[in-house]
Amino acid sequence: MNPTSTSAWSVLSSQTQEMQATHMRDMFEKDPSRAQRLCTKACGIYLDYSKNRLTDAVLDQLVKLAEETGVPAHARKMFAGEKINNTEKRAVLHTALRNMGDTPVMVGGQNVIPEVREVRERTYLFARRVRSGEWRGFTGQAITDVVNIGIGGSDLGPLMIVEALKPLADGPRLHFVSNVDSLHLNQTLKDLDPERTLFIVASKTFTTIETLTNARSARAWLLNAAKGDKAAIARHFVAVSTNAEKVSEFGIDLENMFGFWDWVGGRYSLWSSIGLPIAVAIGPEGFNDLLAGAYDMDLHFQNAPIRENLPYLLALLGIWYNNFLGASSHVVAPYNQTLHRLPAFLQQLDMESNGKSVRAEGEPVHYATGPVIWGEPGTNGQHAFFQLLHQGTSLIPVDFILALKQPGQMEPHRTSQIANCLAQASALMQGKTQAEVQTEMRAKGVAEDQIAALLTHREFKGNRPSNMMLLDDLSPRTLGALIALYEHKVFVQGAIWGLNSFDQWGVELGKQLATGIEQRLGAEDGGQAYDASTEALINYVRTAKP
Ligand code: G6Q
Repeated sequence: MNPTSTSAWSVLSSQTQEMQATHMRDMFEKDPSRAQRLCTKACGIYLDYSKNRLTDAVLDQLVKLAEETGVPAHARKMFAGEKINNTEKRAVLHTALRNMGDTPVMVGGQNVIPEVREVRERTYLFARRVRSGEWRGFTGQAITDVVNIGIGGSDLGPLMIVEALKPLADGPRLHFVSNVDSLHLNQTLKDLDPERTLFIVASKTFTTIETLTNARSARAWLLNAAKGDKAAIARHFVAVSTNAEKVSEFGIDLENMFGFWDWVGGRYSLWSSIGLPIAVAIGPEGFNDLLAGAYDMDLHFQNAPIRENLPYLLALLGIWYNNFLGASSHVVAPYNQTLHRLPAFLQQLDMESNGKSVRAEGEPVHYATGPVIWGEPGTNGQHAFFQLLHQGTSLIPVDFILALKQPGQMEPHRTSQIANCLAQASALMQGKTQAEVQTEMRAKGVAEDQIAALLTHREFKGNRPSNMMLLDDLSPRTLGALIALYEHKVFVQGAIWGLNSFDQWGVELGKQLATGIEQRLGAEDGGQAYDASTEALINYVRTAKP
């Protein structure tokens, strides 16, 4: 059902005006229990959503909107393996990869769980062999460095998790090469020993130019060290892919290939064998905990009432700001440094899933869909773009994320980290009135004319919303739950907007165009013609030989 045709949408539209005129400061004043009421906890994640421009009446309607647009039924379809990715005629079953239960998950009449577990066991076995030193390079040396070559969904997930869990890493060093710029590969390889380096070529399709170009150069680097002995490839290259034919064409032994399935979307694939680098870095047990955490969140998402359901709450608040209060972007600010790639990961997850302007059936939408997602770790962001969050002209909701416990933490850093995080959320909500500025400046003895000159500059209007997510710890389990939480948030929003959140024609376009232009750059003439600007650029680039 088109969300704009629901009764909840009409009521929400009529509630906007009142909300625009209400300050959160007043809402807290009127309702002393607001902070205690508007919070919930599940799977090791405490969500305080009291600092949102939200009343109970609005929340009621948002919940109704999810119901009227049939989100719970759509979720059931996803978990049951129905082909909800209608443009690619595929099921969407990343949840089957972390299903720790006994219920079969059927695709095309077949239970996929036994195969999922079999591939996972092979992946674990391999990870164990690499970690223990049993797996040897072509000169009999144990592996000290593992380089994952992949891009997009075949890079961001494992990279983000490996970074996040670095304090727990006890295996070989992990490196990630994604950019086709040769400096990425060369800077990575310059300190590595080919006899001790293992490459994981990660590509669902095994046709992505950037990945294949990097993988070919990596292969040449290895063969150079192995004096052209192709037998070395089998000791130093493994593939993670769904395309056995292309893997074998590249020269990787299928014994060294770890598969997955077309019903795992790239940006949802870290739970599959694409997660091999994670299992190598922290061990299969740690990877299993990550899966278990995501499974905890899957169960919570399916079973908790919408009002207490973390993915629903985050999604509905996002819809409220995006579709009713005019916010077109959303900040993610993790306060743990090891979560520094989380914003980039969520950018892909959210923007590739819901950056669409037609509904699943193909008709154009007449309402805003996925917002721009951006962010950086706090406290760094505070010394940079937070200025705009505090005093800029746009309304930009923020997700503050802070894990309270992490191995290797030290005082007084931890206390300062927490203090900064809480202070920012408070300041965004409260703001600072002109009267408060005056009092503060007078107390410092500032002259009245100076106070008057600075008053509006130093005033903060406040009323700027944020969610506060406090994680018990940054363990694999809680992290798994956090990622699944965002996956389901994106799902709920996509379902309300009526989108197919699981295709990515924009990415496909990029792949197709780059191939054509790469051919043109290689040939003096012939090939496909492009628009006049691109033709001029092709000619310009041709004159700038390296
Ligand atoms: C993810 C996207 C995209 C994809 C990359 C890499 O959902 O489809 O980011 O993951 O383009 O694709 P391959 O894994 O096929 O190389």
